[in-house]
Amino acid sequence: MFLQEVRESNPLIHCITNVVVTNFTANGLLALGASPVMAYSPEEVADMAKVADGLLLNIGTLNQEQVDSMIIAGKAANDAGVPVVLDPVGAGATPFRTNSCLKILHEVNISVLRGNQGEIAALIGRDVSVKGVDGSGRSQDERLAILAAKHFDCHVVVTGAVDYVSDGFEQLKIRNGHLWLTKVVGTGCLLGAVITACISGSVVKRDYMGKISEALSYYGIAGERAYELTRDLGIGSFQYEFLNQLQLIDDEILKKKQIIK
Ligand code: ATP
Ligand code: TZP
Ligand code: MG
Ligand code: MG
Repeated sequence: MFLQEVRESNPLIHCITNVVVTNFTANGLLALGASPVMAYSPEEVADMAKVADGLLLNIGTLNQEQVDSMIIAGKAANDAGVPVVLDPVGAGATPFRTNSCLKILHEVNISVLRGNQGEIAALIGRDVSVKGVDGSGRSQDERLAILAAKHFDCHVVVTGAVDYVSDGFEQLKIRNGHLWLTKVVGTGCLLGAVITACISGSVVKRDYMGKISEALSYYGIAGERAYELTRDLGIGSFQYEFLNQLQLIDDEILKKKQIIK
C-alpha cells in the first residue's frame, strides 16, 4: 500500500527550493501527507537535513550562497543516510545554472535527478534546448534517462508527455498526466518534492525504481482527475483541484489508473 505507507510515515521533507514555487510545494507536500520545511541558511541547513526524511535541492532562483547551502545540506544528508533529490531548473539556460548543478552532483551523492528533457540533456553535455526554465517541447529522446543515470550513477527522471525513470540499466515509462500540468507554474518543482517524500525512509536503491514510478503515476493521475473536474472552468481552478486530488487519491485509485511500462 504505497500511498498509505507514505501518509502513515508523514515524512519530513527539507526543501531548499525557489521563490516562485515555495508555497505551492509546501501545500502539495501537505496534500500528499508529508511535512514540508523550508530552511536555507548555511548556518542551519546541515542540522535540518540530518533530521529530515528527505532533502530536495531545487536551483530555480539560485544564488551563490544558496548553492553553498545546498552542498552543506546535501553532505549532511548523505552522512545521515537521508535521500537527496536534485531539480536542475533551467540547467542549460545559463552557464551558472549548468555549472552549479554539476558542482552539486560532484560533491553530493544525489539519489534522484529530476528534470525536463532540455535540462537533463544539458547536464550530460548534449544538445541544449532550454527556454528559460521551460523545456523545448521537442520530441522526447527515449534513451536520455538511461544515459544520464549511467553518467551520474544515480536515478534519473525525465518528465514530459511521457515520464521516464532509469537507474542506468532498467527504464520504465509512465504515461499518466495531462497537458494542463504544463500551464501551472511549479508542477515540475512540486513533483521533485513529491518524489522526495515517496522515496523517503528507503535508502535501499533497488526500491527506488518502483517507488519513483508510483510517485510519477500518482502525480499524473492527480492531473488527469483535476482536468476532468475543471475543464470548463480553466487553469486557476485546475491548480486548486490538482491539490485536492493529491490529497484524495488513494492506493485503490492509483492501482486502477496507473499506466507504467
Ligand atoms: P517544463 O519547464 O518543461 O514544463 P517542468 O520542470 O515543469 O518542465 P514537466 O516536464 O512539465 O516539468 O513535468 C511536470 C508534470 O507535468 C509531470 O507530471 C509530467 O508528467 C507532466 N507533463 C508535462 N508535459 C506533459 C504533457 N505534454 N502531457 C501530459 N503531462 C505532461
Ligand atoms: N523561474 C525560476 S524558477 C521557476 C520560474 C518560472 C519555476 C519553474 O517551475 P516548473 O516546475 O519548472 O514549471
Ligand atoms: Mg512543466
Ligand atoms: Mg522545472
